[in-house]
Amino acid sequence: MTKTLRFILGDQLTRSLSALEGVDPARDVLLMVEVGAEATYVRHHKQKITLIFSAMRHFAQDLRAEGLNVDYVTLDDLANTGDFSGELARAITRHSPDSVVMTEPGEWRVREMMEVWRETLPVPLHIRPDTRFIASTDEFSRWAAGRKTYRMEFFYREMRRKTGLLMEGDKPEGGEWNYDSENRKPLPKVYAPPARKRFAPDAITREVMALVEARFSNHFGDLSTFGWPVTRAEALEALSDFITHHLPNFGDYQDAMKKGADFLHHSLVSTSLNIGLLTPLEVAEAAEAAYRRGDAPLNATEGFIRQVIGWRDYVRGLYWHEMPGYAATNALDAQRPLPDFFWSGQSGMACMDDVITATRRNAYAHHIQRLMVTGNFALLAGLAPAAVEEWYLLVYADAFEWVELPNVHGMVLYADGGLLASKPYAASGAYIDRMSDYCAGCRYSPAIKTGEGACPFNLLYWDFLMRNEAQLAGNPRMAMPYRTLAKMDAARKAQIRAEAQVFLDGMV
Ligand code: FAD
Ligand code: DLZ
Ligand code: SF4
Repeated sequence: MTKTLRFILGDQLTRSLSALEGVDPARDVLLMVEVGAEATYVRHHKQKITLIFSAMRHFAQDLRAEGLNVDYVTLDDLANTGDFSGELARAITRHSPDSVVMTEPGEWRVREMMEVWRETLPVPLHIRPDTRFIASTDEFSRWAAGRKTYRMEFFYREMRRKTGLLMEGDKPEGGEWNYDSENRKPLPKVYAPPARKRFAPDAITREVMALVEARFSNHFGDLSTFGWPVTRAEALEALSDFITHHLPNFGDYQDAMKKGADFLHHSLVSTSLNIGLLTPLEVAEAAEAAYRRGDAPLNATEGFIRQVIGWRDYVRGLYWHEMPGYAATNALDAQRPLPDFFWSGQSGMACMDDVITATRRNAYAHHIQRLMVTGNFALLAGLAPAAVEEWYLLVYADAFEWVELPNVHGMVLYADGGLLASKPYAASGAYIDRMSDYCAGCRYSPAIKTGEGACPFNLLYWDFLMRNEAQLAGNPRMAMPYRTLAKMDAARKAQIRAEAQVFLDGMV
């Protein structure tokens, strides 16, 4: 009888994980390790480290309750070597297994570690596919083969056909594949943000919080507001609360933003999905069931399902298909360092400061805040991709490189030259004004294009188009703004460029 060491990573907290298939409770050992290197390779938000350590500890408790033998190394264990390689080597010495079994990791960085272990461990290492996605990485690669660019919409239709979600035979429910055009409403003028289901930290989470405050006190983020689900039971409760109370409004207000309203009607399921407390299929099925019962409209349900089985799987496939070269591209040659106000939240721009301070408070911002406020600013200001990517990877509790990188590098920064997005998501202050109430409380005005009080997004938008004309003017989807630019006289262009330069040079 052989003895297997099954090494489970902090984002693999799923009972049906491939590394746990065939587990022998009598002989096998399940290894889980809290290591400093994973908390500090970028200095993660305190809530992200707390989420992962607490969820790991709860998952270990559940596995033990099932009679499985879990070897769990805490961060404050005096013998802890501080990284995966050291802890795996120590565990092999402790348990003398015949082999090590793992599920493939979510990050290229960790995959490279595994390739080294395959060569250096004294026993064989078996790496199993991660089956928690709708499509396998091979399936994505087959879909991508021969395409010059990868458009999510076509991949998404394949995922709808594959799962049968919102399908009527081989036709999409309601006749259309995509109801996004109905999902762009601003909030009503009088609107009270909804209360959201949050979870008070239990004894295990409180212990982890104390550890994180002690060991990572210099990391970004407020810990006192921690309320993320840390068990599967809590994650299911949060999902049910979203489906009942928020899915009906999810579509209409998906792109809306409101000062001080941190969560609106978004699902808040990304942390639970990404660490394995929920699977994408069960989340999407719960939404479809609400639609079939008549409890949620089609635009909301389709919009939500598109995010969960479309975008999420698509960025994961793209990441593994394109790495490691993907991270190194910089199509717009953006070189500017990240200004300090990404940490302090004191830029003087009301929209940026609201999103950044909410991010510090919650380790969360919703998609349009990430894309059209902080992301849009980073794109227009020409911030260096690596610096922006590090920021997004460390500030959000749901951030793992497989999902963060394509969103930031491709969707936000267009650093891949259009592999992911058909055009840059660049917008002036008018977009933010239309979708939020930020501008009313801002020292700048979206209506002012240049001079005193001009919204920086206005100046930077036109400056961005001028700076990148050679790369972007030929893109048919950019034809309209470039036609407008062509009608601007030289003096006006020079004024915009000069004022944008003063703003950029003054950023701290
Ligand atoms: P909802 O809006 O309720 O959406 C439901 C689910 O769909 C999400 O939980 C998520 O699993 C999935 N989803 C939605 N949009 C995307 C997308 N573009 N890519 C992949 N999955 C998506 N998502 C992460 O999970 N981790 C990240 O590190 C991350 N970084 C991002 C960085 C930028 C610059 C941008 C623009 C988006 C990023 N996203 C990331 C995608 C998206 O913003 C978050 O998934 C979402 O805001 C999480 O909140 P929610 O669960 O309330 O999502
Ligand atoms: C993000 C993270 C952190 C902060 N800490 C740990 C840890 O101590 N142990 C662990 O197993 N995983 C951790 N993770 C997740 C990993 O950094 C990594 O993102 C995933 O394993 C994906 O490859
Ligand atoms: Fe943001 Fe400009 Fe509006 Fe101020 S005026 S909140 S900077 S978009």
